[in-house]
Amino acid sequence: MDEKIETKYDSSAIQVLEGLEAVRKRPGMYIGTTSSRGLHHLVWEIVDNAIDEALAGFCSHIEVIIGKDNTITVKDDGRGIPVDVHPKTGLSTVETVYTVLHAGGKFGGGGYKVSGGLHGVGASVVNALSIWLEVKVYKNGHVYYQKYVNGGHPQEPLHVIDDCDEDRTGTTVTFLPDPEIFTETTVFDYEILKNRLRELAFLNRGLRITLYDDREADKKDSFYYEGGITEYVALLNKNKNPIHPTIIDVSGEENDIMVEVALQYNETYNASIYSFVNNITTPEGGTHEDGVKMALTRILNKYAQNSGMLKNNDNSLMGEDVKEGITMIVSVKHPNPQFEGQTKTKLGNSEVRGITNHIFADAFERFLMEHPEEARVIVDKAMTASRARVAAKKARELTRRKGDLDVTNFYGKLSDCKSKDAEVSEIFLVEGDSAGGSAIKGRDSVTQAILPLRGKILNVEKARLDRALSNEEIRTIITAFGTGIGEEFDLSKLRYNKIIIMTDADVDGSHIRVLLLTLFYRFFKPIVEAGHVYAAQPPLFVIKHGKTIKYVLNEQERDEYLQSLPQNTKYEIARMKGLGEMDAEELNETTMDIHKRVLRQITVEDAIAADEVFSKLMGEEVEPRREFIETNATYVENLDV
Ligand code: 0RA
Repeated sequence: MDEKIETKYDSSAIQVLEGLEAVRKRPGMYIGTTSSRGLHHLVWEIVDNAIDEALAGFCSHIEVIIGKDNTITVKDDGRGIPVDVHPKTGLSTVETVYTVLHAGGKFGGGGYKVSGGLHGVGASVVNALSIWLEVKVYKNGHVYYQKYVNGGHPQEPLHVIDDCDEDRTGTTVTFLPDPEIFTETTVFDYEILKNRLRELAFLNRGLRITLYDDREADKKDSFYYEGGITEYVALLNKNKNPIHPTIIDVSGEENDIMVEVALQYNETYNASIYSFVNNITTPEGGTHEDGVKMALTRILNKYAQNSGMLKNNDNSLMGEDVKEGITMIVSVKHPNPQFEGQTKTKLGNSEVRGITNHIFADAFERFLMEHPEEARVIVDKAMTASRARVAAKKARELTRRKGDLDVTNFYGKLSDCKSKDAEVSEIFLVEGDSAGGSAIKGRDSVTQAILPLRGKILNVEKARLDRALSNEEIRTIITAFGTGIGEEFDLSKLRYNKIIIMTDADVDGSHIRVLLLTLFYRFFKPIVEAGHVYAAQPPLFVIKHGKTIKYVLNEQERDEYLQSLPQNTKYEIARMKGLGEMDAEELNETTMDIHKRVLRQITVEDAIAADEVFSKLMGEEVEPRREFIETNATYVENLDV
């Protein structure tokens, strides 16, 4: 019970605190941002350590608890962080992990480190940015404990506070983020934690991860997937009508690189391909993804030819064709991953390409041989896609005739802005002709273009590119944007810096917004990713008192404003009319004027979550859609999802 762990507090301890002080001075350097996103990053740092222990094969259950006081606790049943003195620092290994910058990764001794990738700044950064952090290690029949305060200062050396079962092992960490660092918010978002923890459970088959929210009674989710990413594909395809029963599941290992691929085709025309390295998403792809995609195209062509489905004078299947309607996850675990690309989310290791290629090719070819009925359905889909690609190429020409935008009879519906400078130009996509009319009158015609949209636009979740291109409204949008589409897409040709969706604040408006977002997400993803898409936010209430007219966006703002008025102020309050009933001046004043309006930027933090939302909203099944629009209308827009 009283056992003390020998530690030396010498010059190395002083350097330690200087390191943590540097983190507090420039937190952005270590966690990217001190917004809500940075706050959640703290959780991932701690969870990643436990995941590493699971990857090493010693941890089967991770629990994450959001405390009432907004603390986070991460518990694992791994071997427990070593408690003995660390030779390099002279401190206990526990203290080293939590106070020495970049120490975390060096203690595992080989193995796959989540920390090899994007995050991996280490647990000490979490400590530096917390009011307090405490750690308990269960090991050797003892509970070892240490607490750090005020950005990582140890209160006392690691010491034993209790005994436990001889065979119990594990690590439990609790921390309270510092509101002086996280000035925007210190409130953890259950949905953000839940989504990523579920993903980690999918990516690590057999690992149980449980999330509790002590801020609400009985709120918890527990994730455990025996089938790993195979079950992830099943979930993603749930609302997309798979066209064959088996989820193709490949795994293999070569030169310490572990490869897992799961895929299944569905009725849609979009590809949902997600890749990961050491549990980190690689939205820019890389060698692991390339290897699998090349093998997919090669093996399907080979099978189509050998089986006689593809005749000698047929065009061979292209990458685009075999991707249509595929849901695929590629996950590799690599001891030494190299990340490159603009956002360092692309795997660069060139040896991986060949490894994923042949591991996948062998297994996929065997699958096709052993399941001729499913093979036929898959090849058939790719051949249809191939024919449609040729047709779409012709249709696309309609959207790219030079100078077309000036011809008012063809593009009668677009009222373009006078400026040709994309940097200052914006386009409003407006629901309904009457709102469109007011918007045209109320706009700044130099920089603001208006495109009124008639009713519901085509749901591209259920239409292939060639059919989407035969829709006049969609063609007008494509032409107006100027980027082209498909193989010819070029972001640098975008004619407007801001694309603003302006719809009513009701269920119909939200449906149209989602249809447009689906179109953008599926056909113009880089435009969304680059942050060009916004939703206008027409106010919900107008408050008049004396000569003052105040517009407010929601109930909360309304209440705050009313409370700020001097007592006994007489005021009138009215719910705002729909966009269509506002005159040009009102519309300008409330929603369009760049000095007064409020825009919400649509970002895609999490591509898989967005995919799920869109397929749920737009898929064949009506029930999940209705349910979703009714209960989650606002969630979609914070498509910050
Ligand atoms: C290195 C070696 C050992 C355990 C760990 C790291 C370890 C680190 C963390 C961080 C969070 N949870 C963890 N669980 C384990 C093995 C030590 C031994 O066998 O004595």
